[in-house]
Amino acid sequence: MDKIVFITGASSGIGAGCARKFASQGASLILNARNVDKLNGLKEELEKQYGVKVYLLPFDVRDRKAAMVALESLPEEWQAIDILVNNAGLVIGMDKEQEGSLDEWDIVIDTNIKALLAMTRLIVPGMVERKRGHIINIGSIAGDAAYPGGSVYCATKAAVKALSDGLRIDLVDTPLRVTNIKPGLVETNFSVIRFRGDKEKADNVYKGIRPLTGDDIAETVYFAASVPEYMQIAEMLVMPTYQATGTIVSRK
Ligand code: 8X3
Repeated sequence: MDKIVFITGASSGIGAGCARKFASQGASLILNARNVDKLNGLKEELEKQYGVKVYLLPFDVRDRKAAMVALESLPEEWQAIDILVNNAGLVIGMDKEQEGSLDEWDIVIDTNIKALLAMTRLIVPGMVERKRGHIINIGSIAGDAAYPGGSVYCATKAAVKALSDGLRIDLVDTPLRVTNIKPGLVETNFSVIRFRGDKEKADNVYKGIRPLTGDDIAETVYFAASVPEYMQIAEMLVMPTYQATGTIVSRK
């Protein structure tokens, strides 16, 4: 794949899975995350294993100014981004809406909605100009229906669906494509952060069921990116076989 792929939140989980998958197909990668050490490790791994070019852009996606400066600093040969994977996202806590921390929810909303929007706003105009591009947002099954303790997180992922649909509408007269990938249970660092570092609680989320991995979701992201140009995968809801909805799971 002779394309430049920009991935946010690329240092672990679904983001790192996407980096590995696109690298295995020969794409050039711009990787973003806050953790420079992890990014450096991934760059070294991908360059060695796949012989691809990797450019690191470490910044906090919530920092709009840092994002702008970073993108402006891209060398000429890295500027024509073909695929934007808006993957950075998180949740902190499972508190009731009337009880949770507004400060924590600011972090979740700023990352999952406002940063995704900022990256889109910064990168898509160039794609429109070049008449080439694909925006792949990582939404969630959580965006389809609210579940207990998920109020704000579910709202942010419902927003990702609306932003994806809205962008697809706004780009309908261009060759650009917009995809919303909606994962169900995927075992990454996601639940550890959700439970504020409590590994036992995080492990319980995946108990008795084989969850998906970041690499499984990366397969679907790559699939959406690799179908013919005239074809647009608008959405994909992807979950383990023993999961039916955001809350209905069969555990053995
Ligand atoms: C993450 C999936 O099941 O925790 O987006 O809502 S879930």
